[in-house]
Amino acid sequence: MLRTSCVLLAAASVCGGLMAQSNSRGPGYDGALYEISSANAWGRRGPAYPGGEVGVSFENGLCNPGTMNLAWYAADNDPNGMDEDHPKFGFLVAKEENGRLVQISDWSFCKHAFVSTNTPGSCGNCGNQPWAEQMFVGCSDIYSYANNGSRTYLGPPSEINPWLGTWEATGSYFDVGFPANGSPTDGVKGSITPTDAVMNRVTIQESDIVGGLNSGMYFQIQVLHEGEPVTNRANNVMSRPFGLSYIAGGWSASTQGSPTFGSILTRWPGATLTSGQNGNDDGRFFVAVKVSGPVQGFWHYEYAVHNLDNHRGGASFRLPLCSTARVQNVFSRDIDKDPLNDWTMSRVGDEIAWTAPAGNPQNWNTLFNFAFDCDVAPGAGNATIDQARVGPGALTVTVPTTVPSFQPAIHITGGCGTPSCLLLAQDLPTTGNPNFTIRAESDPFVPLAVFFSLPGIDYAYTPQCHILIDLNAYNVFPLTSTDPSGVALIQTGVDPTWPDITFQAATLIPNPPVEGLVGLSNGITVRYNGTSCP
Ligand SMILES: [Ca+2]
Ligand SMILES: [Ca+2]
Ligand SMILES: [Ca+2]
Ligand SMILES: [Ca+2]
Repeated sequence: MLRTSCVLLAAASVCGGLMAQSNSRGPGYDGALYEISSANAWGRRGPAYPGGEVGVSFENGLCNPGTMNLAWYAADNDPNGMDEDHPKFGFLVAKEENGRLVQISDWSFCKHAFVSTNTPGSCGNCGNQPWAEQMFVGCSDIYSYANNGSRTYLGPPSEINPWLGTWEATGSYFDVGFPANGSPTDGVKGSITPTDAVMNRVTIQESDIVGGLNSGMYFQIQVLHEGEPVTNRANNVMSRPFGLSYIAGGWSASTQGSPTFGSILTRWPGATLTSGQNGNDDGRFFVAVKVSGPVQGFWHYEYAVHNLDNHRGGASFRLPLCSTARVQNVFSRDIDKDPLNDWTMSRVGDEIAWTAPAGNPQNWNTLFNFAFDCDVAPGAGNATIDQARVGPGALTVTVPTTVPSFQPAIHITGGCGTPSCLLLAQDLPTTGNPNFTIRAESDPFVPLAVFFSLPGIDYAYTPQCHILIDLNAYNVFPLTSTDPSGVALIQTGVDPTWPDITFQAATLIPNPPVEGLVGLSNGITVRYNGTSCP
């Protein structure tokens, strides 16, 4: 009823922002995980170790802490045929690698739950209840690793709408069967005959776990209930450490630690995690970020994006970035190890963007990585993700996170002479920082003097040697020298009234290229009153 009235009022834009997700069954509809455990390795397939892949599965315990019974109707061939309204479980495995948390499982097939044993305990006490195609209030059930590894009820994630929790039986993988049997579109479930121990189970490349991996690896299980409001989904996702050991030509798994709620990104030490969603029309992306530096004037930005339940998928990952910024070491990672469909980076205006090629969006239940170095300091801002497919809602999802925000110094090329000399902003020239320092890097014991003036000069003494200081109106710090490590620090302090100032070092070196007197560093224009991009 409420939904109908909102639709009627939508033309007047009265209640669009208040309208719940389209199929919400209300605040009492709340399925939950209460544990995940029992990692199991079923076997391997493919080329000789470590060129093959491993099939794994996990156990989850489910319960009903809400006030409404949960639909648990099976996709089987009972008189009702393949029912669609049952919980679906997504599985994901990630590990820490080079300071990143990266997904090492495939876009895993999902469990279609088919009955609840309605056991008392774990989420309240529902008393003595029968097995049923619903989970009664206060009841629980355990899906063992064997159950979650049974190919009879494992189907492709692409068939599931994770935002609505919906799935269409007719024409599905189950309808077709494997190998294809019966009619593919009659809604009658075909049989599924796996060809090996890995097929359709959570699949991990051996190359990602060579020699076994018993720390820094985690599995996540996510439960989707059709019609569960998003406000009840915090208890639907858990992750837990586990290990995989290669013993006597095969793999064995060991569950470790304890399960915790939340995106698997919570397992990434030191990262800051935020999320955004497409209004009430589509689901959520979680963005974890770590920023380190500066090192030689560059900060390292490391992002991991988890599409938790966004059905339309991500077609891009965009961040604001000053057009004057220098960028290096650009990195991105999807989950398929196919370099031909990797996302591509581009810079347009005040933005850096990675864009998906056709056919490789970031789908739900996947973790992608993006990283780069730049000479812009971090601050609060938004990541923007373009939706990959048409569907309800806006074209983009915005996630508030940490982004390159303030460019403290603009690098100007034009240094010359051997040894070379690199001028950097040592820290941030923010208002009132009495310690703000210019850093010169060269060989040990190079005498140098740092000149400064208002910016705007670029005189090419030779094609290589650019004088970047206004020689008609400049100032200079006393002659100094790099230390045994090749570094000289010139403390400038910060006065809030200072304008932008360009610095350049003149070096006393052998064979000096400028007038036979000096070599030159690059220039930096320090933005004493800057707050964002120039
Ligand atoms: Ca059925
Ligand atoms: Ca069929
Ligand atoms: Ca829930
Ligand atoms: Ca790829």
